[in-house]
Amino acid sequence: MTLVSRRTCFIPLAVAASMLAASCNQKKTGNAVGFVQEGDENAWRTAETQSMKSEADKRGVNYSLANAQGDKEKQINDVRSFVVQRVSAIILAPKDESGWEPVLKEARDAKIPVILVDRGVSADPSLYTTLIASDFVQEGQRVAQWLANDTKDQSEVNIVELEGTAGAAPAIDRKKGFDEEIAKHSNMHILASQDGNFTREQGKKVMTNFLLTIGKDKINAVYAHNDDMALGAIQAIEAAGKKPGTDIKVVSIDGIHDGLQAILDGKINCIVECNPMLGQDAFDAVAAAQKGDTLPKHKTEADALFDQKSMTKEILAERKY
Ligand code: GZL
Repeated sequence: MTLVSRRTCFIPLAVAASMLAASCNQKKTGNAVGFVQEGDENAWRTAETQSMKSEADKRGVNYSLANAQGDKEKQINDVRSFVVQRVSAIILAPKDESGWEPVLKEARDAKIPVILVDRGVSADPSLYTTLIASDFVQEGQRVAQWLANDTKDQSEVNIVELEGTAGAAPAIDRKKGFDEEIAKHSNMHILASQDGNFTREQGKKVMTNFLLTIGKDKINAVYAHNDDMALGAIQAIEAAGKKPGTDIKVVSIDGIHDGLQAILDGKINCIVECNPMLGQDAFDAVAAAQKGDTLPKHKTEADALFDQKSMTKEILAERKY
């Protein structure tokens, strides 16, 4: 008879429950693909999730979604649960860059390929198959270059910055790209920069605070790391009696429908696109990994730039998100 060892190891209830559930339906998930989504904070995120599901449906892939709703610990447990279920591949959109090594090692030891989409991690690249994402540093640089050119005759350009979720690759790199480019122009100054968590509500709150504490007549431009925060900032600017896009320039990244509409309305001046429709590339990578093909560590998505000169109603009508 095997004696139970005195040291009892406790498995967190959430993981135990998902392990139990997984073991019950082991047969159903043999060749499943699990998508571990970080949240549902805005229209961009919703479009990405929809892109994964519609691609899985198109390919007849047995697909499961686990959405962490912004909870990092839950997202790590969601990956662990798919490892326990022995899915054939995991697609992961990580909330932020840190703390992924342990669970990525579990996936590697279980020989389950992990395809990163839309955000990178700081873990060793050997722990994931590939990263499919835009070049966030370049996105920030392109927005800064557009703003610098648009304001090149102004003796002073005072900017405030609405940052994405702290620790997330797009927030870190969009700041790096933009701030380094702005530093090349002696007439341009970033007066303040604060986390707006990629949401419209937080973007409005932070911009309202900037307008109050810095002064609505002192701010010439706002750089938002995504359209949702830019749209929130527009609400704050209008509430302060100023005209967004005219009194205060608004520049942003993503290219969601409401953002591009705001360009047509004259309220946003420039948007660099960040494509969320990653389903096709993600499932191509899954198929290649399952065949044992070696994939490049990073596949960069191409991003367009829209401004009030180039944006039209026809372009908006053609957009997929
Ligand atoms: C970028 C993605 C960002 C979007 C935001 O790949 O991670 O997260 O730019 C979203 O709109 O919240």
